[in-house]
Amino acid sequence: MDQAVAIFRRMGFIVADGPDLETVWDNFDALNAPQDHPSRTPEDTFYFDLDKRDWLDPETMILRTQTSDVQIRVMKAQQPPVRIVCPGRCYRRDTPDATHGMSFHQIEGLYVDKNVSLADLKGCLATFSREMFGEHTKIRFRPHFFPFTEPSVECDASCMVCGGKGCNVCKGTGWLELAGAGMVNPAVFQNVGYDVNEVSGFAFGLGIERMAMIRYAINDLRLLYDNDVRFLHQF
Ligand code: 2NL
Repeated sequence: MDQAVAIFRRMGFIVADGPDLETVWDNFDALNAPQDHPSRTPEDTFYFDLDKRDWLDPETMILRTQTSDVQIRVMKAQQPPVRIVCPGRCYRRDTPDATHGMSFHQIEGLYVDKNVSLADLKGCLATFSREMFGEHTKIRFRPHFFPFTEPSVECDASCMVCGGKGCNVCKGTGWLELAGAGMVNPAVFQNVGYDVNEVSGFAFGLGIERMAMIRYAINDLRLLYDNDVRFLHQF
């Protein structure tokens, strides 16, 4: 996380953080998440005050499911331009296994200004990948859907283990999923009071555990949290 943040800081991003305990409005509503989205149910999200409040009440408290809530807080507090990264812990209800826990860490990035384009997003993630994984790393975009970005993409990086030829880490494809990203949906700008005719922006989300598991060839997420000294001594 420190290394990734350092790379983004060199690109002009400022670090912002916020509380892990968050309102439903900052975590879901502001990000254009529909009320019937499965991620909003108490099966997928940790709710705090369900004895007092409804889970669709915008003021109900939850453990944040991504760090986009910090970006919402920053946009509510200041006018564009905004260029921030938000590293931090996020929480999602899951049955623990080798690739799922009850929490994970993320870095989200947000750049809002006049005339920000998808090409800027691609340049930013390409630069990040080359710094993080080596100068020969390539990236590619695949179309995707997120409610908070339009258009949305998933960004793959060429496999840093085999250089893109295909191996067991990239399951023969030569590519590894790196980030979800896209151009900020105008509905999100409207929710924070930005003028959608004046500004545009890109946003992305990177999973920290995933990057660490790829880089250090860790095959079980639980090793990162077990605190077994035989594991910890290797770093
Ligand atoms: C993923 C997906 C993503 C964002 C996060 C974002 C934040 C604001 C507005 C619009 Cl304030 N978007 N964040 C956008 C696209 C993807 O994360 O797969 N994360 C690991």
